[in-house]
Amino acid sequence: MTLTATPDSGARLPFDITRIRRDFPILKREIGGVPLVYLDNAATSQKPVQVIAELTRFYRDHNANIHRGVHTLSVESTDLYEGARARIGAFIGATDPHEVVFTRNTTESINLVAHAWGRKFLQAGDEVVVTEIEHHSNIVPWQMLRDERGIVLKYIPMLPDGTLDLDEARRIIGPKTKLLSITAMSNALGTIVPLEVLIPLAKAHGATVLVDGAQSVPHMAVDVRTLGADFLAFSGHKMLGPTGIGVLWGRMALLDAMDPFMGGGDMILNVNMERSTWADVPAKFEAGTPNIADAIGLGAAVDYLSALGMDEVRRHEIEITDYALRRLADVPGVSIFGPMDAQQRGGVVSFELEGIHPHDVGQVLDTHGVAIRTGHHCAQPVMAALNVPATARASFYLYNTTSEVDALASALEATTKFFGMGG
Ligand code: 7TS
Repeated sequence: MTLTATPDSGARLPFDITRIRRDFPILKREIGGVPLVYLDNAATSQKPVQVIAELTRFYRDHNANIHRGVHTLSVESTDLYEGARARIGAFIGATDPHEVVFTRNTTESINLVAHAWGRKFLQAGDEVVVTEIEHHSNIVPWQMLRDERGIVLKYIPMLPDGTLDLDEARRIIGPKTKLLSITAMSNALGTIVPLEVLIPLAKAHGATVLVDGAQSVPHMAVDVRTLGADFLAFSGHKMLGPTGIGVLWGRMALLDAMDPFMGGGDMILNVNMERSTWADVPAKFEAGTPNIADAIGLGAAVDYLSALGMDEVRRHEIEITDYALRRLADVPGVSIFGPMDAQQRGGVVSFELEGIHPHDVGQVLDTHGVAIRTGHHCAQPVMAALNVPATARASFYLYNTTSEVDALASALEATTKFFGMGG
């Protein structure tokens, strides 16, 4: 069966987990003779046949460069690429599809803002506020800009339960705040950030707001019309789409005022030997031949998610996460990090197993077919705040089941036995 509903069609499919799982061929894999239990979705999601087929169809039937030739294939390719932009824009509630800029990933989207907006509009002494629970991709670009331009970087701290200290946030966000750049959900702890509190706080001081939606756009309904932010960054590969394609959504007035990110073909209006003028947004930010096929693949991923409905995706993840929090708490030696209420966290459960290094936990789990991530999750400040070198992290998506959580729990019990811990 195919899922072809567009966001406008209003067609909804029932959230039938058995049917959903049939759409993901990789879930039939075995690892060392046991069924794969894929619980590393915060790192990257698996891809449904609908996305894989769309990529194949593009290369087989339509492949050509875009925005140039008058020949049929080039026109088809351009239509597919721009059609994907429009569907992705509709998915996040953008009123103008031109506000959707294709990048490689969230990291590139944030770097684009740091280069093309930050370097033009921030001066020495201006304050950029981030949080202690950011992914490195929302810390390092601002540190680089601080070292180059003398901006001041401030962090909203994390409380021991993995939520943000909102009293401190109220002290830190002030008249000098020029940018609040903040994640919607922590990839290391799953904490859902109260953007409805923090964005108005920043706006009250006239600050620009960037939301890192890498972990929110794939897992819950995000609508830029109600979000109140100026920029939203996210990655296709975490939301059933291909790797190598990401999005920066921005308000047109801001995108328009920004300088280009990279210079080259496709982003110019006119070039002479002295100087050049820029193409309109979004072409101004899409120098060179873009990732045409994967943008189209992301369009198919968005169709798939829209047909299920993001509220249903979120409802399913709350169910799985709630089950996982209760099930893992019963496993001897497991301590869970982050908020204990599934409503307050996304489908991410970071934990440690007493006396066993997370890397060893990950390796033994792999022998049971269970794929999790271990390490600092590119969020070393979170590890420092928790005073641990690393955690083990299980992260869920729309195709995970409670029996997979049971498989994780059993594999953890076996891990404890394997290392001779727990008596
Ligand atoms: N922001 C957040 C909140 C993320 O979780 C990630 C990736 C990024 C930004 C960067 O995304 P990228 O697509 O540009 O790499 N997070 C993870 C993770 O948790 N495990 O691997 C990548």
